[in-house]
Amino acid sequence: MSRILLKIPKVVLQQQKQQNVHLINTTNAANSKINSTAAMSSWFQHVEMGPPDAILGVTEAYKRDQNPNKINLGVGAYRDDNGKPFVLPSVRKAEERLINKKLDKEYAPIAGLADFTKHAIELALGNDSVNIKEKNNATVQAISGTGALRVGAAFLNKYWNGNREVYLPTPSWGNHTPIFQHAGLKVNKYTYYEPKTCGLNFKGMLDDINKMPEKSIVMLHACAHNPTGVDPTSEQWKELSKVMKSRKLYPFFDMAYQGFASGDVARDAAAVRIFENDGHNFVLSQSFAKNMGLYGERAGAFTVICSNKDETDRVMSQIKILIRPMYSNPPIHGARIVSEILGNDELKTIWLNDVKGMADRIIGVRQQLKDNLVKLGSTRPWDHITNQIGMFCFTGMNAQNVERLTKEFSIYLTKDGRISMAGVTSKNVEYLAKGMHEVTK
Ligand code: CBA
Repeated sequence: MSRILLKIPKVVLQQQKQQNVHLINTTNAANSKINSTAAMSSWFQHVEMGPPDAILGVTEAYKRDQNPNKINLGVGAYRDDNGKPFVLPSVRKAEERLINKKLDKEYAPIAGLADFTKHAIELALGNDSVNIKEKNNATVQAISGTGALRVGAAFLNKYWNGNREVYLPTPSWGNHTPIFQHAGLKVNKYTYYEPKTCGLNFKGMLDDINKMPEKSIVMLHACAHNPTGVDPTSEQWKELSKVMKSRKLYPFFDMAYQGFASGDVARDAAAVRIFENDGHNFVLSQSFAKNMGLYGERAGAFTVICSNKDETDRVMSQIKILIRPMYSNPPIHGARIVSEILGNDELKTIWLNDVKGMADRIIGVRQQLKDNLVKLGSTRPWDHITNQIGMFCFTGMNAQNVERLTKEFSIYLTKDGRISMAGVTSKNVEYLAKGMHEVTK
């Protein structure tokens, strides 16, 4: 090595030395700059640690738990009877067809795939909807239900011509409040759930609706209310529609569970269709996360029902202007799956059966959970487990009960006592009942 070095001419060696000195000097300068910045303060020293998400944070805690009997009843994500994520047979078939089509991966238009938005709104309103026939629906594809709500909130914040306040049921899905607040809208509450009966406080709901300022925005869970699993009856929806019309209140329907409540997609859309028949103009968010099991594909839709085609065109143009700087255009794969299924009679029939299968399994484990609690000698009333519908059961357990259930049994759920029934199986239902009984004795 030294021999080779000796062969290098003196001038070159001197040049190298100078370069190295320069390098060392600049590195030292950079390091001391970094050190002095760190010593002074970092750019984000003021950023405080935020709390974990009330729902998705439960899954994070569950994943860290080593107990083989652990159960995750936090997030509303369907599991099969072995507790495994479930890809619907109709979705598998649709994906096979899509692969065979060898489609390109070009950008979708800002408003999403036209085929998808057409099928989505038809699923919600039915094929004989007057608004669809008259082209009164401004429908855009959205990043699942959350994205649809967020686009809707942004649109209303900019263009709502009335009281820019959104009234949410008490309780409501935890993400509703930040979604509307982020968009700049004020959030308010109306009575919904009655803890004493674990059912609907319809009188309280009507009283509050009657007190709202005219032209307020009222959030309505179209079916399978989250977190309570308590929905108004068909007669109650009819009354709500009349009262809201006479009070000039604006309905915002969140339909994240169409098909999951009863197993029948038309039946679960009844509330929205009642309002449509009564001549309401409304906004609607839809999600295909649950009813097609497309959670991570983020397939959803947002619709504004307008008064005529001309208004629809203008509204549509402005929604596109709002979307473009947010995420430019939506993802294509999930939307293609939805279109493939809803646009093909054979696949649609398979899908309707898939939805019914998921809803029926949930209805079945509700009964098993109640039966097991009774068998264990629980003296608490548990009828609401089978009376409530959809993905969730609002058990009535308090925060202490929940804490014990998690600590002592490794059963994970949200602090408000909500159970995602989709995570209950014939294999873990006994263990769950035992835990619930122990902590509520
Ligand atoms: N609206 C309601 C009423 C919901 O319950 C949910 C999902 C959404 C959004 C909209 P997505 O964006 O995935 O289409 O759904 N709520 C949850 O099932 C969960 O997915 C839940 O466990 O509450 C969530 O994101 O919190």
